[in-house]
Amino acid sequence: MNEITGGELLLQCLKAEGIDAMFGIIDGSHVPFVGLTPKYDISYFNAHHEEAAVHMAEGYSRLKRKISVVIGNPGPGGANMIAGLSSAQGEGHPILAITCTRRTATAQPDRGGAWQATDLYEMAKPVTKYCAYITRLDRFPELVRTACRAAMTGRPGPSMLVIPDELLTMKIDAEQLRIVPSEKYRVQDMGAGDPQNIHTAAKWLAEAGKIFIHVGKGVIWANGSKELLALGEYLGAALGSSTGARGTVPEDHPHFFSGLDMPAVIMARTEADVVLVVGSRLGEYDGWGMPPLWGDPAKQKTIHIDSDPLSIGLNRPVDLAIVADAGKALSALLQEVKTLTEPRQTMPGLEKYREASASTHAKLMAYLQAPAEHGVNPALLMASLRKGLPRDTITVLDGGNTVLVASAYFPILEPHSFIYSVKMGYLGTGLPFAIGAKAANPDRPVCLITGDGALGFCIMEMETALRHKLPITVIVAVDGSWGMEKSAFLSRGFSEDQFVDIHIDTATRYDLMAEAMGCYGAFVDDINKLPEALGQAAASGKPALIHVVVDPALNVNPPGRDQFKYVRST
Ligand SMILES: Cc1ncc(C[n+]2csc(CCOP(=O)(O)OP(=O)(O)O)c2C)c(N)n1
Ligand SMILES: [Mg+2]
Repeated sequence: MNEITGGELLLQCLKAEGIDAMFGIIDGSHVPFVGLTPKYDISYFNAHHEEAAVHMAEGYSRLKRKISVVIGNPGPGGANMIAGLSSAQGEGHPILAITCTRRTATAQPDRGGAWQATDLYEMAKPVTKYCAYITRLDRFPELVRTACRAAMTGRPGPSMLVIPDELLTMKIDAEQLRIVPSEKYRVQDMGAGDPQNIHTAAKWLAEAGKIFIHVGKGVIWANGSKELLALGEYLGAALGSSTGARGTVPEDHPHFFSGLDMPAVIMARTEADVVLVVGSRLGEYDGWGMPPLWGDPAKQKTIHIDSDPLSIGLNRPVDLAIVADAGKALSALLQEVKTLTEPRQTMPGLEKYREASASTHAKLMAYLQAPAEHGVNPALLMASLRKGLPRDTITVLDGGNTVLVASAYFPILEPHSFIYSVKMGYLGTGLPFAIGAKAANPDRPVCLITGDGALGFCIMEMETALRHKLPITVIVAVDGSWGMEKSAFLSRGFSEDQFVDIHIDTATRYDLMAEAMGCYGAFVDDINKLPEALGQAAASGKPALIHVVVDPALNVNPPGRDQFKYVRST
């Protein structure tokens, strides 16, 4: 006999999955398992909002490439998690959400007037890959397995388990249960794909004149950046990436073409004889993988590699589908390609495509050189940050126009160095993403670049970062407004005097808010003050927040805005 509580049983199941981090806000019902997290060596992070806790778990899971847990209480805490889960589902982050219900006797179903009785199961269903209401203690191991299998199989995403709180204090003989590690029950390795298909793909690539390789987040999950670059360089292929996968191809790589540099990237995509798509669904921001932003699939060969068959051929027809682990398939492809052709010394079309970038560069330079009437030119801020931050900084973006400016002037130079709410454009995710990323990578610098509107959602989480000794650097671009929505008013024919409640009081000092929590704060209204502020932020050893006054007029119309609108209309 080995009698343990339901709370301890839950932790044993999580431990078997290799879970080492849990985020949330504690409630009395959670004590039977949260109280034992030190015993099971699981780090527990108490946040200031369950929604933010989900985003922290997302940041953590994304960088560690494994499941993490988030908890919410019966009723409001669980409901707060739901919004967060919509992000995890959108971005494809494998989160296991655990929520309790109040005792079944009153809350399931609600007798009417039962304290914190809400139907979290029904609420979570549309935003999770799997959701279960657990009614028996002896089913914990099986249902945790099912939830984790769903979260990690195919395109990753969130699962949720709803547990009546009385189960967590009930006892059970653990020896009668089967708790097994993940490698014993779920596929860990999708392998290199069908060898015949790999051979055909290699032949097409070896015979192609021009090749375009598009990388999505699947390559991040497969940790396949090295293999991708090796293949791309051997073949002399042009390389592009979805926004979510930024950095998988370092953006200063000579073959890389940013999706923002439309004249060049469209040419490289269209002229390719073979298009190789790896780990991407080719969604809206990728122009659906179709004309006018891509070539005609009838005139090009398309090879699509993905671990999830549901993602293959979704938006662009394919000629060859390979279900595989991206890294393994790419290295198998390279091996096969090497038997068919010599390495290419140059990339066909490179010079021509770079020339096509000239108009993009001219626009970027014009904006960068525009004088700021007030505070700092936002582009100059981003370019200076790129110079001042180490190459391997994990960069998190959040906000509206601030994100567009950062995307244009702050290249991502290493794999596993970028997080942004690409699919959702979800304001408020930045600070918690950054905290989760730092918790997963304490030895790497983490910098959040955020708009002032976006920062306001979760600013109390600076205290969470301080409490957990997670010295991230936050750069807030303060234009004193929800800048992107000002742009929206203007583009819909409203004038500045018709703006409705779009400003944020510029007396708000985010640096002082950070200082008030015990963090480091600095105020920058002149770009020359930035290097010192960055240096002091790093030297403080604390979470740091640098309040940068940016020019509101320049922030209204950043480069990339037209593309942002155009892509969403194709
Ligand atoms: C959760 C959420 N609410 C509302 C929006 C709509 N929205 C998109 S950008 C934006 C303004 C963002 O302002 P800020 O963070 O200050 O960045 P700025 O545009 O000023 O650079 C808003 C309200 C959203 N994307 N997400
Ligand atoms: Mg703003």
